[in-house]
Amino acid sequence: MASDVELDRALERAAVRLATARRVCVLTGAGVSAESGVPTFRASDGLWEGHRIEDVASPFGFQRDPRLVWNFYNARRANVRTVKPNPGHHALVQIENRWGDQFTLVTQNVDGLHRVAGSKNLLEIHGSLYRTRCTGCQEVVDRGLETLDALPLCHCGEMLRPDIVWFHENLPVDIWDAAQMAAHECDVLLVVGTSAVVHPAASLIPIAKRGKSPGATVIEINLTPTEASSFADIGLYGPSGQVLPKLVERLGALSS
Ligand code: BV8
Ligand code: ZN
Repeated sequence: MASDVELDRALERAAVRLATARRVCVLTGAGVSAESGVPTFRASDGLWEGHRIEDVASPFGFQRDPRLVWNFYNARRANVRTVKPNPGHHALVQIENRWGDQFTLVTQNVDGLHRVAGSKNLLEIHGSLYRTRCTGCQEVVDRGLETLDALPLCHCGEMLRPDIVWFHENLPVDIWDAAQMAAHECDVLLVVGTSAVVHPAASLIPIAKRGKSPGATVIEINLTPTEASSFADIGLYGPSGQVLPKLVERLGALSS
């Protein structure tokens, strides 16, 4: 992690650049929820109860063993029931309040914590733990986070699945188009708490970099450098629950 002096200097540069932004886009991953107590994917080295997450969070995994997949998602719903947004989520709401409709938050997370914190212009590109989708009639229902049956069925009799984008599945077209547009149009992209390994989400970073000329300034907020770092103009290395509020504070000081 960066020394306090390095982080201080980088925070000042980031705040000065952000203060002049016309359009702001943010891409978040599991790291932004880590300080709320939601486990990240890489921390569990991509495993859940000995299963590779790519195998459990996939249509093949669901076909093979729907009960196992629902155990995985019921366990995550139970975890998210016990957590709340952290200061990093709230800082992103403050940034949104300043830029209004010139702000877009794109999240890979399915924990709903940005929505609970009050984020409005939010694109949940990988779906949500709160919603189920019927494998038969395709009905989508927001069921909150109560625990569902081990094998929940729709009123039409068919099996329910989480309304989540699994590996090897396409992202919802309208949401993905909006996310690409927001990345292309922004002049500052904050990349927060993502290993930038999963595609196409990670491609939003080069899209922003090469977007509307002269291309966005990319500011990475993470504990460590990642796949995104080669695109980053500024790196703020520390816990996002601490770094984001400091960035908002610096921003405020610049405009007072
Ligand atoms: C697709 C929902 C087209 C599930 C998720 C081979 C065959 C087929 C496809 C592929 C293939 N190889 C690659 C692919 C594409 C694949 C992919 O990218 N795979 C990866 C593993 C290489 N992508 C797909 O399949 C996508 N669809 O390509 O469709 C297609 C169609 C058919 C056939 C082929 C292609 C769909 C991807 C969506 C998958 N669903 N989520 C669920 O959540 O249950 S992705 C999942 O990973 C989560 O959404 C998660 O958010 C996301 C990414 O992980 P991160 O958020 O970055 O989390 P991670 O743990 O990795 O990192 C945390 C970071 O936070 C770290 O950097 C850490 O340092 C940092 N951190 C920790 N604490 C803090 C912190 N930072 C700051 N503060 C802290 N306190
Ligand atoms: Zn149905």
